[in-house]
Amino acid sequence: MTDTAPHKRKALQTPADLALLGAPPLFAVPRHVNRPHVPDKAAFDARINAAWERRWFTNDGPLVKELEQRLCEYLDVPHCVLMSNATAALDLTMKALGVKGEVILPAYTFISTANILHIAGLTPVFCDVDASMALDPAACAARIGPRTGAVVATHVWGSPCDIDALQEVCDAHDIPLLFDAAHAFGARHKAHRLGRFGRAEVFSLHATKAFHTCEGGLVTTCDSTLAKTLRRMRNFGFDPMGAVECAGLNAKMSEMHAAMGLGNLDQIDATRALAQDVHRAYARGLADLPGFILKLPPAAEENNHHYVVGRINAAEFGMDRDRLHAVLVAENVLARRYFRPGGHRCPPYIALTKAAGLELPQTDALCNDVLVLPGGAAADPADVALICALIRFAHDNAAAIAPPQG
Ligand code: T4K
Repeated sequence: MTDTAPHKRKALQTPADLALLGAPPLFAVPRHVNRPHVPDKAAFDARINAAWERRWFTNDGPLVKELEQRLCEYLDVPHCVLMSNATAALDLTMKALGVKGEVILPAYTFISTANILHIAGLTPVFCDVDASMALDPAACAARIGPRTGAVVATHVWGSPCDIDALQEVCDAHDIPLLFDAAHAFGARHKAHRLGRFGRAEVFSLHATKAFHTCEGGLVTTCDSTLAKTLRRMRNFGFDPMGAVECAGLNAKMSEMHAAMGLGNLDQIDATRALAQDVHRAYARGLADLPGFILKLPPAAEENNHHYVVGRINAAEFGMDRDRLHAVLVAENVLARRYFRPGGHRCPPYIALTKAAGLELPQTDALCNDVLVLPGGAAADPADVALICALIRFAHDNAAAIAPPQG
């Protein structure tokens, strides 16, 4: 990262050296939790120039078609349908499958899922997660009722959720299972990359994702009828001859977005390797630090390493997650407390949660103790060393870093 400030490598000797207590920050330039990967500029320009010459900018253009084809190969799935974003993609997938009534989802996930269900007139049914941070199959089974229309499980932080157990639960009730794979591009479940599981998987290709098109979404499926319907629905319901075949939206991807995706896909293996280096540097830097539990994917799991996620045990670390977050942010390390306070505690859903007396203790615990650190393209091993030293310093001096009054 570019950072020429003279105080960049300030020595941390006493608590007074912390920016939270008035010293200059460790980083003059903020370290974001995520930074978009940028592809080779010349290759990107060449694709944009070709689109420019063609004057074909959207509506299923050649770059979108090429990206869909290459994604089918990379993910080893028969159908890839690109969309404008994952939120629209999930909405259309639900509509294409005719989902009605209630939809079970984890409370510990990005709020977009609950929101699009709500806006579509479906009822989000929040469910607790398990130790993996993903939807708990047993809790999911317990929440299935006569009005359940679908289950949407998130492969949170890039790790596949318990796909087999969830599929068993949904099969037993003949309910479609969908996966929100927004975090998990490139991850594998057993022999296969994610993309072919459930009725469909929905990836976000937002700029902050491991593989991105600036804004974008992707539905992957083995179901050719569903894929065909989604192609119509992303383009107002038109069939290739221009006749309206069904209701639809404008959820198309432009050629400019596809050019970014093609460039990023060219470099996806190198991007992943860099993210893995960063993740490993954190694992070394935070090893044996009491109370900071870094979430590391099992060695056999082909994770994209895009997210560096830790849980803070306040009693062992010496301060709670929110105080450590304040220490980091003051130093320009813009760590994030995803996904607090949990979907079930956000408006408008909180009213239902309260009325039903819904208790989701695992979700609440994660919302209180998860901290996401700069990872992937947002950090390099040199930054990571400084960030880890800062976290260790906070632990070692926890007693002196007093909590705010009141
Ligand atoms: N399901 C899950 C599990 C998701 O995480 C998401 C999206 C979705 C579904 C929905 O997918 P989409 O409909 O968006 O395709 C960000 C993203 O906006 C959002 O897409 C994402 N999840 C979510 C987890 O993160 P914020 O509010 O945290 O974004 P923001 O603007 O604070 O950016 C995060 C960091 O990235 C910042 O530190 C700044 C940095 N950044 C961001 C952008 C946009 C950059 O450096 N450059 C950039 O261009 O939601």
